Amino acid sequence: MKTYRMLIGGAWVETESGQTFETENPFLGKPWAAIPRAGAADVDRAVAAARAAFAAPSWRGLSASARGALLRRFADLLAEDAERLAQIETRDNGKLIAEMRAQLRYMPQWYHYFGGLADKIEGRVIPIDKPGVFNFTREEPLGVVAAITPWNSPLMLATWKLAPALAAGNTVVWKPSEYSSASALEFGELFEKAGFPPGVVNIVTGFGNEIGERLVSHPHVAKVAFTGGDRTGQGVYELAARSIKPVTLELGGKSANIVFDDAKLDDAVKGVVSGIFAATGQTCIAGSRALVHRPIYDEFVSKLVAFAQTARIGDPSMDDTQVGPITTRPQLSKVLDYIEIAKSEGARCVLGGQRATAAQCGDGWFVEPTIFVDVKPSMRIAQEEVFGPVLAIIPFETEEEAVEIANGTVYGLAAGVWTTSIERALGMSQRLEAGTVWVNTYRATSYMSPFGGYKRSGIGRESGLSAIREYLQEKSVWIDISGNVPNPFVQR
Ligand code: TXE
Repeated sequence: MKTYRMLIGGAWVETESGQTFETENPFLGKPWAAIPRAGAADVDRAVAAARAAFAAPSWRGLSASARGALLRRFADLLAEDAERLAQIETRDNGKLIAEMRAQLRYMPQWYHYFGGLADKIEGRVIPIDKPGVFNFTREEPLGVVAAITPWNSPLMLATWKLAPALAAGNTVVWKPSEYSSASALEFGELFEKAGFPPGVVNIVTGFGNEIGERLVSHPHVAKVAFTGGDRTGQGVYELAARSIKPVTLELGGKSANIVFDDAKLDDAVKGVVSGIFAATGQTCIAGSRALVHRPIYDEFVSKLVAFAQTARIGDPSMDDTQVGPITTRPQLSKVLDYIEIAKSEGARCVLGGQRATAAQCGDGWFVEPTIFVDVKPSMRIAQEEVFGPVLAIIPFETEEEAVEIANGTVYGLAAGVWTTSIERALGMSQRLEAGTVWVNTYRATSYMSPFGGYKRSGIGRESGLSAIREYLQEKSVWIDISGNVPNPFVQR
């Protein structure tokens, strides 16, 4: 068992109480490392360190170009360490090594991109309609940013927050999920190596209910950037509101992959399968509903089932495994519960439908790739986020009906459209209530393109040019250039 420490003010420390908790390997179903179990006092220490770093000349006095150079140096170190970090992610969260490796190899781009943006944060000169004044704006960092992240893509989702937050000149207290803290703590070492001043990035580990709320409500935290479940996100939003803190929230979804009768069916089959099974359904953008045009419904379903059946389930650390385990024990129960709910509501299960117990699954927390057909839009399996390898297939007759069903949930994170008609592609991309629409592709993301939710899927955008604005505040500066301060008792 490896024992980790947390990063506060540039030092690797234990918690004040000395407590730790075990983190488990979802494939083996066994603990493999001890993680510090922080309490309120540790949060206070981390916020104080971040606050001191924010004010220190070593960070605040750094030119924007030098700050950008630090981020780019970090990117290079991350690229060198990608394979090792990918292995740790897979050991701790059970996601496929192929996926974690791809994420880690792409991740440095966020630090290059936002490092490049650091010295392009510019204000404006405003042609004020009053004589004798000069008015300009400054874009300033907010202060201490609390980043709270989940277990499904631990380092990637943290990167979406850390890269713009640091480029904008903030300091950070990061609380990774209690199910995926090991990779975060290993990642933390790279900030030191890159030369970030102590306290600019702090990492506190522990449980949401024990330290998450303290972090969100802390008076010296200026902003909260959160990715997680929508109920937890709602609680974070309510708590942040009490101290009028801005938030960025990314809260998952119930995304629809819509297949029209003019689509290239074999491509659509691949897109729907990758949308739901590739990450074992444990992704906010999972295409967990397939809406299929009635004329091709039977043909599409049989092709889809045949293809999904070929998925190799097993050890996530093997290069050729295609479906890995569920990351956490509570999540395993949640997914199995939803399968039972779907059956009891009358959805027909045509693939999987239970815990996977094949020899290669060992004692791991596996669920068989599961497909329900003849799902009604009102069923819970079509409305609620399962976050597992469970697909709900719903037939539709017309484009109008497809839009109505796709938009008929509380979520709006993403949607996929499969068609060969450009009119349909453009029309659908306008009418779908989703922060991302993919046409003839699925799950594409980039550091250059904004990502975020409509409706209950969240607030704010991550990645792309607009993301940096989430970590800045605008100041208006007025300077009298008339040299003549007027008599205050005489109206101008
Ligand atoms: O997430 P939580 P959980 C969805 C998915 C999943 C469900 C629950 O449907 O089944 O959420 O997963 C911290 N104050 N998503 O329980 O609770 C927590 O410690 C402050 C969607 O793992 O949202 C962790 O660091 N923080 C999703 C983070 O919040 C609190 C990704 C996320 O945990 C807190 C993951 C509190 N009171 C799950 N309670 C996506 N959008 O991709 C917990 N936390």
